Amino acid sequence: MRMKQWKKWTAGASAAVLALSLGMSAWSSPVLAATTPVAQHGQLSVSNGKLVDASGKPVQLRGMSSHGVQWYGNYVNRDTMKWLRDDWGISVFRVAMYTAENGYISNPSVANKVKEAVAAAKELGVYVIIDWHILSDNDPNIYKAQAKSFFSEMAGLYGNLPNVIYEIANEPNGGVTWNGQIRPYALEVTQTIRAKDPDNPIIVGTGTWSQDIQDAADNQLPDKNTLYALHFYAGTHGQYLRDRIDYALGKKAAIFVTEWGTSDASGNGGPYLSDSKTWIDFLNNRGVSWVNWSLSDKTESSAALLPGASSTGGWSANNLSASGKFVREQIRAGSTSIDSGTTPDPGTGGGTDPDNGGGTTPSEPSTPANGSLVLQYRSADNNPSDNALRPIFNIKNNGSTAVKLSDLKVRYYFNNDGKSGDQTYIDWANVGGSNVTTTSAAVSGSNATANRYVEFSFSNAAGAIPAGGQSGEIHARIHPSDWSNYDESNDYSYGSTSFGDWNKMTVYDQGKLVWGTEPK
Ligand code: DCB
Repeated sequence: MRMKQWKKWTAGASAAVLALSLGMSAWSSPVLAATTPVAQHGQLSVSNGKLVDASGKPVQLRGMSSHGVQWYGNYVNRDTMKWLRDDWGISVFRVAMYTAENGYISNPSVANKVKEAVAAAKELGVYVIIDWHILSDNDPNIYKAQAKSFFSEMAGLYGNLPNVIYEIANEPNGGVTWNGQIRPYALEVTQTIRAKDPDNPIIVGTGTWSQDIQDAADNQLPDKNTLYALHFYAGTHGQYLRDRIDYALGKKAAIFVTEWGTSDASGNGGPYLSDSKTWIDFLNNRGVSWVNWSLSDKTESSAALLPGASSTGGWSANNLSASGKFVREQIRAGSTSIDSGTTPDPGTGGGTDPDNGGGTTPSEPSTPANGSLVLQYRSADNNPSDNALRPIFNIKNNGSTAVKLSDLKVRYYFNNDGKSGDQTYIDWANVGGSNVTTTSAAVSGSNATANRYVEFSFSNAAGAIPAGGQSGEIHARIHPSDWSNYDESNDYSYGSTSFGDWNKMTVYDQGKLVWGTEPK
């Protein structure tokens, strides 16, 4: 009865193994998920105000948006999308098909790029958002007739796939309101889509360039699998807009950030990376899916690529802008399911992946074999007699299954020099600073270099470290309560400022020591 049971789906039940060497550097380690996002999550729907997967579990998608395909369609193809899946860890790709500005209305052949991207997404096992990118045509009703015929065609072609998401009005603006223009438009276009596709998610833009989600939350659409778009640009939009997300979620309106930039609202300026981090931590904490603007090499700060970057992927750090490097890290940090329990039925397909011949069974996070986790450490400064211990660490997973961070605990040992009150701060963490918590305690025994330890734990939202992947850096700071100077030279876990494997910090997986040597 359910559509997904007969959906013809063969992509990506097998592993996508990248033939990159596993170097030491954070840069070169592939994300190497054991299964594709779509094989893992299957048909999406909305339940209780959240995007959920085929097994009913909340799912957070992260990925990239193209720029306008009429201008930067060269970066929308199977090769770039495969690179983004395997090196960046995207689970979703958005195809921005402008309507005006030499887009679909005057040049309908741009729809071929949409079709190319959907075909690639199907093969690669990633979700794809078909974005009807209104902008200078501020009211979606201006081209409503074209929108209905376009989405009718799309739903007819792709309604039987589990990985297609329709975004029917990018950014209404110019005084266009939810109740006045947008909601009536969405009712009609939704009806058109539902005639051919009963279940794939539909995302609807909101007023003021998709910032007025509160109006949508107050008067939601009747279609169950509807989400509302919130867009932000880190240099322009701040806490007031984050508050609207909490308001909307409180009303059980499902929110999808289908576009955000590290720049200001023009697409340029900045990049504002620390404001971006505040936003991303906020979204990750709530499991809100997000897509970054944009995959292009335009000379503007929001563009992820530097001019001339290859249009077949394979980008090194030298090909990425400051924004691109930052966004890649943010996507990689969450490249596996936020809550992986049971594997949803990937469908009827036996699945062949042309990249590796297929055959690998999707695997779930589990306790790794001894020795597969490695902790790397460096000190943030080389002053052993200031008032802060500043460990920076990274956990690598050399095993063949993903490891949930919430199963891990990490300890840093020191001699507190008779001072009291270990005040610990997480200055930054690739997995989201607010996803790392600390406690401290006395060390039993009489080791002169360790009478205290700080223990780091991770929330579910910190996600998992994929096989072959790493947590990314966690930057901590520990002060005594009177902020007087420590002597770090007598601290068990203290070491140099160069990063390396470090067995004087310990890692526990579900309570079991899996890395390092405890002080005796
Ligand atoms: C959105 C649009 C997106 C636009 C970005 C950045 O617009 F959805 O199309 O992208 O945000 O402004 C920019 C490109 C430029 C291009 C320009 C016009 O980066 O290269 O020249 O589109 O095609 C927003 C978002 C927010 C606000 C204003 C706009 N705001 N806007 O809050 O004021 O005016 O485009």
